[in-house]
Amino acid sequence: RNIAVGVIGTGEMGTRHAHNLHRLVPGASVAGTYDVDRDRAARVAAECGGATPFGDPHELIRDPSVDAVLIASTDSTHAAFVQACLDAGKPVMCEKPLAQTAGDALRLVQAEQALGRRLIAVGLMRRFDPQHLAVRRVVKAGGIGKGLMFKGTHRNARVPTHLPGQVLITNSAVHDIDSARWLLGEEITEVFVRGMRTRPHFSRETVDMMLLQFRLTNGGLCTIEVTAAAGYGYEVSAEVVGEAGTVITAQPADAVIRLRGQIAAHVDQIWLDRFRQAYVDELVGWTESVRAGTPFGGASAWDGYISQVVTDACIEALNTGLPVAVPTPGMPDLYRQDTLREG
Ligand code: ISE
Repeated sequence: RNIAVGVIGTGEMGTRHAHNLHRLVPGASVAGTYDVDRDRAARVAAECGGATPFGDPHELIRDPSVDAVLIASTDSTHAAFVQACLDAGKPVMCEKPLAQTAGDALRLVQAEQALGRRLIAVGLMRRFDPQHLAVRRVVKAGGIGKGLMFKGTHRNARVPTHLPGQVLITNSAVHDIDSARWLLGEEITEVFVRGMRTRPHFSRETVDMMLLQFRLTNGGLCTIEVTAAAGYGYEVSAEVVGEAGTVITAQPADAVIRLRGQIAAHVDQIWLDRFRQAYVDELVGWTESVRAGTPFGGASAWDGYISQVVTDACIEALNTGLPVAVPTPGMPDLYRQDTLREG
C-alpha cells in the first residue's frame, strides 16, 4: 500500500523530506504541501509529482487523500499541528523539537495514551545515521564493557548574529541529549550548563558556544560541546567511553588526501549533507511502520517529551549558573515496546 504524505512546512528541511518521499522512499508519495509562503509550497508540490498545495494546514491534515503527515514548520508550531494529527487519527512524523516546553510535550504524550496507539514519530534522525548506529551496536554488544560516559561535539558552520541560548538548547543540543540517552540507554538526572557569546558583534542575548554536562541514572557522565559559529564546517561526533574501551563515530569523508606534508579530508557544511542518508532511512522506517501499523523504530513521543524535560532543565541551568536536577518519570506501557533500531 502506498503511503501518501502531507508535508507541513516546505523550508529547507521540509523540502528535503518531500523530495526524499517522492524520489527515494519506496511505496511513499507526497499528497499535499502547506507553507506560510504559498509559492514555495506550490513549487515543492509541483516538484513532487503534482501534489496538491493547500492554503490551510488543518485542511491538509483532515484531507482524505492524506494518509500521514510530516511536520517541518517553525519549531513553535509543532505541538499544535501534532495535536491536530492526533485529533484526525493520522500518523505524524514531527521534526524535532516535539514542542517548546516539557508541559506541551506531555500533553501530546497523554493524548496519544488516551488514543492507545502510537501515532507520533519524532525526527531525531541521528538514530538512523550509519555511524551512530555502528556506535550503538558496539555498545549494545557489550564489547567496551559498561558504558560510563558520553562525549559529544556538535558544530554548525553558519554564523548567526542572533541566537538566544535557549534556542541553541531546544533546536541544536536536543540532538545530543537524545544521542546520550539512546547510546547509553540511561536517563539524565542532573544538568550543568555554561555558555558564551563568541563574537562582540553578535546580539547581547546570543549564546553560540555551550558546554553541557550531565549525570545519568547509572552514575555515568556526559560532556557535550555545542557550537553554532564554528566557521569551518558542520561536524557531529558521538563517543562512548566504556570500562574496557571506547567507541566513536567515524568521520564520514569519502577520501583522505595526503599531500605536501598535510592530511586532508572533506568536511560537510550543513546537516542536510552530513545526515543525507539518515534522513532517507528515517522516512523509509517511518513509512514502513505506518504501512504495517507497528511502532516507529526511531524516537517516540516519549523520547520527544523526555528530551524536552532535559532541555527545560538545561535552560534553567544556563540562566541560573547552577546544577539542576532532572525528573525521570516512569515510561508508560504504550512506549515499552523495544524502540531501538539495531540496523
Ligand atoms: C538544526 O535545526 C538541526 O536539526 C541540525 O541537525 C542541527 O545540527 C542544527 O544545529 C540545528 O539548528
